Amino acid sequence: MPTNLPPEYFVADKRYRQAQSSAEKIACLEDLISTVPKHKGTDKLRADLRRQLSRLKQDHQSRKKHGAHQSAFHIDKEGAGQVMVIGTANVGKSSLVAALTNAEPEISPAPYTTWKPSPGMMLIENIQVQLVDTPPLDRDFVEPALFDLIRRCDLILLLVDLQADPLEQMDQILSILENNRIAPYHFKNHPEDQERFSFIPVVILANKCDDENMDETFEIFCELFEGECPVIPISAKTGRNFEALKTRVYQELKIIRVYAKPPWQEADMDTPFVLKKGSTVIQLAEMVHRDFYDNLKTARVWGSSQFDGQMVQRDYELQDGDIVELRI
Ligand SMILES: Nc1nc2c(ncn2[C@@H]2O[C@H](COP(=O)(O)OP(=O)(O)O)[C@@H](O)[C@H]2O)c(=O)[nH]1
Ligand SMILES: [Mg+2]
Repeated sequence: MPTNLPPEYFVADKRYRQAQSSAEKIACLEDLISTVPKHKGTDKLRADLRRQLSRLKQDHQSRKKHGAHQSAFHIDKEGAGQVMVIGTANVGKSSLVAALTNAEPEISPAPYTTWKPSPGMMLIENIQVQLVDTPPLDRDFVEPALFDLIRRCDLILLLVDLQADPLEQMDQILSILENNRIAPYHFKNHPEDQERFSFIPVVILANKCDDENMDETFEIFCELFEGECPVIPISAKTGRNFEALKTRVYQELKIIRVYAKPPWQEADMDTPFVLKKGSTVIQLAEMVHRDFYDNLKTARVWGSSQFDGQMVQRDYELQDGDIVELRI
């Protein structure tokens, strides 16, 4: 790699490596190319990047052509996790996605307003998580592709309307999921299910819990509800308990944020690298840059280590909030 690349290059490079959808990758790579100064020393790098770009564009085009018929029900994962918001009609799914993200789904007292899944990005402190609004699951016919989408997601938020009959709604949704071989993660202990099912973490959201007047109804719901999924009372309308909801989503995604620090410089605390819980130093190195993965000499950690700046091995397990200095 040429030695005299500007700092913008490394920032753009990091963004490119974290990009998830092909459209996002293309945009980030174009950005990255624009940061490389044009001179003899960067010829090879620029040629490499251009080649990657044209390959990405080709893939993107061909996928668009072949996937045209399912496009409305195919949503590329973006950000630190994909979270599906599901439930029966009128429970407030679109309202919740509108309140928590940059998306603007249509909200209406008329049932079945939402006919296709639509994503938006939710900010949890300094990371983005994708929330997907979905059509109601209580119809006679549900597009099978919707279940494919649910099977691949990282977390389900099952929304019920506390002002209607929440227990019945929940049973209905869980049985529709079961018929489509999707079960909450904690059902995994049932050995006979292992082969057939996709197990996804589920959090129940008791929506329309607008103020204290609804608290008693919520308590009754909790007493009658005998499942093991976590339950949070919220209001998409008033924003009640949104912070608790975000904290829970973060926990359920089982991810950690780690900050990479160049030697002799401060870490950039605004843009963490997001890794699966249990990831090690070498997995972070791979994410930061291929060169760090290939040639890592030492790593020092601030945070979970016994003392600040402790030298650690490649298989050192990182913790949420760690700052890591990688050297090659
Ligand atoms: N009181 C109250 N009404 C809500 C709340 N969330 C949604 N609604 C109303 O419930 C109706 C259905 O909302 P919508 O988001 O379209 O539900 P969806 O069919 O699940 O997407 C609309 O009239 C909303 O204004 C809430 O937290 N409290
Ligand atoms: Mg809707």
